[in-house]
Amino acid sequence: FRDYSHSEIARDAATIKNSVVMHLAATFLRTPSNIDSAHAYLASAFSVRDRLLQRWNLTNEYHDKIGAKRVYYMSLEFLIGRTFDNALLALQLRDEYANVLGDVGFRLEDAIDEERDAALGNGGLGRLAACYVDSMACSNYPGWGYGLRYKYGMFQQQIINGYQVEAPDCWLDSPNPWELPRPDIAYPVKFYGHLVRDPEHEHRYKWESDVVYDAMAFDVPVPGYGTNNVGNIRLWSCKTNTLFDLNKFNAGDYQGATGGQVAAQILTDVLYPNDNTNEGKELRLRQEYLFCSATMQDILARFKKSGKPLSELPDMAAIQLNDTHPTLGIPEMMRLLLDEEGLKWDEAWDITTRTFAFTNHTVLPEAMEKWPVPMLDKILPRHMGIIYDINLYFLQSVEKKFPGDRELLRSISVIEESNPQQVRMAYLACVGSHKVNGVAAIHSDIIKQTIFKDFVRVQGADKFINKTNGVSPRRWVNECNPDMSELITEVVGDRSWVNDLSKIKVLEEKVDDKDFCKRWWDAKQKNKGRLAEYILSTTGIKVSPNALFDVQVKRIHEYKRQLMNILGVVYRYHRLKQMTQEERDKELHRVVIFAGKAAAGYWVAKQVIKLINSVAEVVNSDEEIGDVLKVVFIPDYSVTAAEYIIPASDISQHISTAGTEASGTSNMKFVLNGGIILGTVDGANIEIGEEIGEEQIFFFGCLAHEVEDFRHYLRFHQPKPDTALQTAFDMIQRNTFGDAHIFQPLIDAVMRGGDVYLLSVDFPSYIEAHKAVEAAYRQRDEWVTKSILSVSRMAKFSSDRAIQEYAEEIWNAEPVPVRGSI
Ligand code: DL6
Repeated sequence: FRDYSHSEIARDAATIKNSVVMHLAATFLRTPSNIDSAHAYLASAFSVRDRLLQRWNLTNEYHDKIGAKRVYYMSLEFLIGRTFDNALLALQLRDEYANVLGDVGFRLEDAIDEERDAALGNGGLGRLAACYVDSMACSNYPGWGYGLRYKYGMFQQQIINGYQVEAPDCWLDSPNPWELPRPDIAYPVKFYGHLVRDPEHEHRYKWESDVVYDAMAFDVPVPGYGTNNVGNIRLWSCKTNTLFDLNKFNAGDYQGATGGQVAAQILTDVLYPNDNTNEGKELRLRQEYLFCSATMQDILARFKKSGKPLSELPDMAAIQLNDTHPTLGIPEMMRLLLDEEGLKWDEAWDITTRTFAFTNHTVLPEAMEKWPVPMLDKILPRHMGIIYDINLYFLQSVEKKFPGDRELLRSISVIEESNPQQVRMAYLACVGSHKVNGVAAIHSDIIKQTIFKDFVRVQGADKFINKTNGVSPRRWVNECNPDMSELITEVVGDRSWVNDLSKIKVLEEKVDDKDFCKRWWDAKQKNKGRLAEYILSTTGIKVSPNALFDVQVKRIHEYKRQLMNILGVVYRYHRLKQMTQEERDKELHRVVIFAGKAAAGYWVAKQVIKLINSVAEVVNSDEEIGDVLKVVFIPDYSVTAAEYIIPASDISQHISTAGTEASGTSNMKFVLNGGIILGTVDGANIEIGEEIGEEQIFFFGCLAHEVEDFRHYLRFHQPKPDTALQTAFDMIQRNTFGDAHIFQPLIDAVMRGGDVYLLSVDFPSYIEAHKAVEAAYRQRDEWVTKSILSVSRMAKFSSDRAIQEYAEEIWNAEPVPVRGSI
């Protein structure tokens, strides 16, 4: 028996220093007299990793020994960001490493800045997955993430001449301390080929194919804050060395010799840079299958080590599908159970549906994954057969319940009768799961009334639940906002709020404490100063921390309406230009900050970036305007950039057309960092308003239930822009920001394209909301009160709360702290 109570790690300076110096010499061939800050980072990071891995081993051994139920969070995206600082804080070793680095002449902050972001995700969905594995580790759930180890993460965004230009993100160019290659853990994954039916068994086939790739595991430890538990994200990479063709090489065909390797490697080379859009590319389908097959094989292999019968899999494992991207896990699990394990259909189906659950993250039609039947049939012939059978049995059950309702059968079928036929992945995920959830209350209601309406009728409303998203207080307060965290810790009495956010409620008692309010304000000002430096270094633009910082940072997408924001800025600029200098001097100074990436093929979104930069160029160089208005587009938005930006916002904009943003999670981060929201009645904005009180939030715009009527009207009538919107259009069309032709398509989308995102409808109330913000910001004391009250009421939006709900209501899993001897 191993005594787990001795999993304490060494914290004394001498031991830490020894391990850093050891890595300098033995891992990087450097000495303390021959290091730069890159190696100071690497050696320290490897030394921290040693400590994490020690706990990683203990955690997994412990979970195996006691037979804990495991949770598997399957996601094609994990937007992790940096790990070093997060790990130091989790292990409570930050000061110790700062001292050791100080001794050899380096600042910890500089070492931290050497780390490249792990940007294996597009936006909210991928960052949510990272927060969820963090929460599982911190709350002691035996949870793992599964994903793909993309060689190129989210692209690097450069801004050239105002346009977005994409460059590859070669994040693995320098050593990555935060992953452990596991050549011992690899699984074969087949593609194409043909099927041979087993004459003895109705549902058993042999799948024969020559195209077989090996998926190899890389483990990424996930530090649990203040606990011995360390979580894991297992990422798959295509293994290529066995595909080298020595015969071709010996015959002089060097290109042919490596051709197989190239074909395999491409599968895990690159993350598709689409947020809320389905591109439908064959390579993406193959990526998805490689991911699902390796993951299912791994989960089954681990389960089988327990020696329990397969019928007990749902008691030992819960699999959560992060949107439809991992849905092929369902037919793959069925294939393994039927063809490899020899189970009967009903047994296999029962096990599968009790193990899987599915989260939907969007209602946008363009994001819905569908795969053409001929493509699926060619690449995954066995899975296509299984999907047909799943659908057949499902439709038979529907027919039994609603005899003769052909329209229902047509609309609920997993196979869409289009030309070519398509597999509707959201339907497949729904049929194969025991629970389906949306990610905010309004979103969960909408999906029940729209895409899953028929399923609610057929399978019952209980299957469809809400799990409002959350964010990790470790990264999104404690790490990114040290000054405000100190204030919270002082009021709470200790740092326990980091793992139990309900404790921040006591902040509310401080709203009348003048000294505390001043320190709260000062902490924000300091963060704004830090962001001003970041802006200067990334854009060359000088902004004053004394201005109101007005922020919109997120993926650039029409439904998120960055266009409305920049049109508002244009109108503001117009107004300022109409004023006398004396009038302008009385205006509130404002810095409008944008950041975000557009998918490479999303032309409209890229034009919006160009418009923002063109407006910025004119406004920022207008001497009459000076510091009254500055416009900034921070390039290459990332988790790390967000950690600078979010703590520094006074106001942040979450202004999607009502009913389009499933939840949003940055809205939660901004409020948790003392910022105020200007937003539409959409996604999690609504629940944030409910929790913090509507006086703390600036709502505007039409409501979700009104959208369809407006859209219908605008399909047949030209919008009538109010004076403000017309003024903004006129200014653009007068070439104020360069050649107006470039921007005309953006104006046309509103004026001639049916104004799908209802800019013309919401613009007047948007401008009014800005006026209200301005008036409120001028009342500094009341503003600080709003800020403190808001933070104090944000406990609901911790990802720990969300994970606990998933565990209790979907996974039936319990926390298992690693402790004691067994
Ligand atoms: O649930 C996480 C995040 C939400 O906060 C955003 O509102 C939503 O847009 C995003 N959804 C996607 C969908 N992608 N696909 N498919 O990224 O999820």
